[in-house]
Amino acid sequence: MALIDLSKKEVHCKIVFYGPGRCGKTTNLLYIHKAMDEKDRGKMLTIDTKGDRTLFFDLLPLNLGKISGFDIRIQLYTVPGQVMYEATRQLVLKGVDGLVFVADPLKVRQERNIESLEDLRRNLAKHNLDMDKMPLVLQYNKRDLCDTPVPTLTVEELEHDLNSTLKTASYEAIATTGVGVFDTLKEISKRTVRYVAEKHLLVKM
Ligand SMILES: Nc1nc2c(ncn2[C@@H]2O[C@H](COP(=O)(O)OP(=O)(O)O)[C@@H](O)[C@H]2O)c(=O)[nH]1
Ligand SMILES: [Mg+2]
Repeated sequence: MALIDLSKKEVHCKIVFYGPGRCGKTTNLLYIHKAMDEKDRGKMLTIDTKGDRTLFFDLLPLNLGKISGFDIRIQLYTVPGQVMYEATRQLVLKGVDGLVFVADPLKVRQERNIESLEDLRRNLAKHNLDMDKMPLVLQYNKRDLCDTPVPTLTVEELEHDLNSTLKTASYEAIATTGVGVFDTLKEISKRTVRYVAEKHLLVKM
């Protein structure tokens, strides 16, 4: 749950990047970290013990300016995608206020995208959170792979399999070069801050 400090006029929101292993969650955070002004970002904490595999989470604190006189502080987290880290994923979701689901474009990985989205719904339910009522946006990452010979999914196929019931905003991205990364971040931040404000500050935004 978001922390609201009325004396400091600060709102702290937690946004989690979810998705199957190696879809590009950490790469999103690394790009955001590199692109943000030093005064607006905290230290990126990343616990990588085996090459590029996140075993616990990555954490990047951001300061996103003011809304209604409140300083908006956002903490971006990633989860480990590999099936065996179920307990960790569930733990990282504790107190989540907003979600980015990052999908892999490879045809062979579509099953894993779908499973991961179902896993997200189940893990949220364990925290008494309803995925349909949470701020959530989708990111179709690694779109650069569409220009290579590897079989990839079209945006229509991704929309059909992942977004036909959610019907939320989705962004095409290339996290390695930053394409779509800030579009995704801006939209989820906006939705999350509105959700937190309406839920906890009881204000209409
Ligand atoms: N071609 C391509 N590779 C990407 C993109 N985003 C991430 N990657 C690569 O995919 C691999 C897994 O990325 P990572 O961020 O560690 O995935 P995570 O497991 O979801 O955190 C790394 O080698 C990244 O460099 C992208 O947009 N295009
Ligand atoms: Mg990672």
